[in-house]
Amino acid sequence: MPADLVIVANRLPVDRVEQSDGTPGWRGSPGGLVTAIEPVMRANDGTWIGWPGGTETDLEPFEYDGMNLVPMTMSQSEIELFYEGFANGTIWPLYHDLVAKPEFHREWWDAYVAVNQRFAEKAASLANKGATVWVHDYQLQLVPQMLRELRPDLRIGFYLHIPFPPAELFQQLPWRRQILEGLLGADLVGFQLPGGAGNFVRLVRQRVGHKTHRDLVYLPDGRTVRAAAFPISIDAAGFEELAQSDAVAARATAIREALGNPRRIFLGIDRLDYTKGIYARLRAFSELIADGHLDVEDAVFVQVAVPSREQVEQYRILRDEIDRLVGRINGDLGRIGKPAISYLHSSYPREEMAALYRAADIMVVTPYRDGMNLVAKEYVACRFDDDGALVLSEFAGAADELRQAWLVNPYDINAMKSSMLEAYAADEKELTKRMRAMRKTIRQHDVAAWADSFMSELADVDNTHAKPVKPAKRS
Ligand code: GDG
Repeated sequence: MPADLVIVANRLPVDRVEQSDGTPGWRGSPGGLVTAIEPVMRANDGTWIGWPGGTETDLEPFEYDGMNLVPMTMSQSEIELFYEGFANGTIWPLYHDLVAKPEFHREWWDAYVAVNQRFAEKAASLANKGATVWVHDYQLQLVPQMLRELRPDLRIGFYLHIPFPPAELFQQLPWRRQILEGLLGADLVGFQLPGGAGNFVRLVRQRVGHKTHRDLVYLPDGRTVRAAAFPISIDAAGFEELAQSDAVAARATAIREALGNPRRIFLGIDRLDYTKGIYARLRAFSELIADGHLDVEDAVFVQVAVPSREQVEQYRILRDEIDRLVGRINGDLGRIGKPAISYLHSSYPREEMAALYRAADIMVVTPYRDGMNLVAKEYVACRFDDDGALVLSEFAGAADELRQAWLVNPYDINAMKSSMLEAYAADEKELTKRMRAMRKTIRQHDVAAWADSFMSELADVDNTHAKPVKPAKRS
């Protein structure tokens, strides 16, 4: 499936499933990235390269829902060393302010190099002459340079979905120079926030010694690399429409009833990840009850923790800690039929997510560090009546745009308690004023605008004579 546009991401936008007749098939895994990229993929008849999960070999390229997908295989040892190891045991914690301690292992790094090389070779073999290749995220930071060596004719973009750390943290990485050079293979390196782009340019100047000016890096071979912020967003109109549907309305009512129609429902939805600040937020809520500010008859906290990276030890430990905390809080503070926390360790269809957003009065999003946090934006998109409150960590990328949220420092439990209480007690006028402003922001900066702006900036880079990529046709 050679193409003029090739997307390279760690994961394909599908999961392997067993069909009703027992044979293996595919099911779309609707995530932010698919919604964002699908329209550009379609307009350009693009090809998406990625890992479908699992260790199956000899998977052929296939078409799914009009998209050309090329599965990459991964051995058990690559899953352990590259994916669970270097990607999620080294880079993930290092790029999230060392919320957990990153581990540095040379075998992990070797596997990272090998897998990145394989992805680069696959992209090189599938890109038409002068094509555009868009590489995604922290698992594939070496691909831009590896790909450029194989195919100097390509226009290459890279987008990092997670924060890019300041030099003081990044320089711990034994392979810091290789990572920076890997990224510099791209013509455009995109970050969530201007701070990440600034950290990158500064590190390139200090560590690699290239000349830089504002957001540009000048390479000795005459190429110029641009580093800029492109804050990612969501399909705001799609979420709003879903939230307004009769089915979601009915489900939201059913959820409230099942919870005993409390006065206020607090909600948290996160992958079960130590960066998300789940533990501290539940503690803050429980203290509000213990202190007598809230009563389990009036308020309940629904926490959805979506299973994630369950083979990585730190994630198992976190799960146990949260299980214990929820058990203790409910044991100490709950009454019959009235737990303080309704805890769900599961993933749900999009409709159920929308129903939860619609049912909840106060959304609590308190990561210690987060590239953006789409959940915060999805909640806002679903509040079509301009009601509901958002308590949001200052350290989520989304806080740059959602200024009217109750912004909190997630390390400050007392401040979180006060903000949650203020949001609980806020009157309708206050809620409307804040929500209306946030909804306007989300409508204007939706995911289509994100993808278009990245693509058009990439097309403007004049390093190559590549063919420009057509913008997505949107209704
Ligand atoms: C990374 C960065 C950045 C979650 N559970 C279910 C489900 N989800 C969907 C949400 C949301 C997405 O997954 C999660 O996105 P977040 O942004 O909240 O967090 P990460 O997974 O950590 O994402 C982050 C993002 O990349 C994009 O660049 O914002 O900072 O860490 O869309 O709705 N969807 C369904 N069922 C679930 O159970 N259907």
